[in-house]
Amino acid sequence: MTAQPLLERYRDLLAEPDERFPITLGEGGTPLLHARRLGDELGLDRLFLKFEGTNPTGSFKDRGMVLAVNRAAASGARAVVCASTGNTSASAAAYAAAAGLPCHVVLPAGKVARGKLSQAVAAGARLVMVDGSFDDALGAVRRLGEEGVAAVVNSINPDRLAGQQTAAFEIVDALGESPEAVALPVGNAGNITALWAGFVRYAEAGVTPGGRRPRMLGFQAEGAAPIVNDAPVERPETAATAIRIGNPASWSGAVAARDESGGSIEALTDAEILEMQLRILRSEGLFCEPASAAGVAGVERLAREERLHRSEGVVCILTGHGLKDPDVVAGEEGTLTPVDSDLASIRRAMGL
Ligand code: AN7
Repeated sequence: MTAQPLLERYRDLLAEPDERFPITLGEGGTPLLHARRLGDELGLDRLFLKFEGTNPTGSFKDRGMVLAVNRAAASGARAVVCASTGNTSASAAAYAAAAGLPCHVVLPAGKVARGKLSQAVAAGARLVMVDGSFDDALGAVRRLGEEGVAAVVNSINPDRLAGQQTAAFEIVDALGESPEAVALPVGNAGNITALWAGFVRYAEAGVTPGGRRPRMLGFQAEGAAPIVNDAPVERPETAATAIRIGNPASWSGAVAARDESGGSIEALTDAEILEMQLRILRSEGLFCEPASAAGVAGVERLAREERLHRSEGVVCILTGHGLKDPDVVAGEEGTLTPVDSDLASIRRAMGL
């Protein structure tokens, strides 16, 4: 083990006295990169990308899952259960495996990205597909939790949100100050709630210089924008399947984060989100999944409309890895015709 595990690094803020965390997969400690090329294009001198795709299962979910599963195991849970648009199930499956616990996941049929499904299946999780949305699946899982059948590891479990605060701690540690703004996608709204709590906590603990805190900028997809429209969405639809959620569990937390921080929550089209996913990769080399690009697409809009200024420090959370969802960027390789393998043919095909 090289770096100190995440929960040990921040144990003053997260742990009970003498609490032990035997389960770790090396979560957290993700890079915060200064996006100079993209920042230039957007007119922002201090645009940073926090790439959560380097977490062990490829998304930010691992930050909270490590705490939730350690505590579920310590309290004698016989199994864990979650509903998911994909990433929570991949994370739950991995941490449950490491804890030696069975894992049950309830997923909206046909709407989970292939990489996430294969992670959960390969880790030995038991999958139940429902003919319905994430919101329907979460409703059923809540009931199973109330009946004491298994420990619920969705973000309605407060340990999940406590662990996810660590992304805020890491941002302040890396910059040596609070950024002016933090942008991220909003689905079930746990992460915007957790990050805001983390920034407030770090400021109140006297760690953040000047006690400053960022404006929280949340982004939903137009077809799944209950918070923006101030009404639940019965049949949410978006190509960014991670945030295809119509009735977020942490709705009030997201609204509080927005209002207390002086931020905003807005909606983007799928086209805006998918274009930005490729732009991040092609100008910065980082491959994130579609939902993750929503924060950056939103920042592009705010900078264009001069609601963000050139000198402001802006951190976008790239919440998950692009390899999770290979189908959404179906490549050209399947349609290309092979050429002869001699150098001349290859040179010609390259146009060199
Ligand atoms: C890549 O996995 O809800 O607003 O079940 O996977 O905290 O829900 C995933 C959500 C953003 C939204 N980016 O975060 C699930 C699930 C990615 C995500 C979100 C999710 P929340």
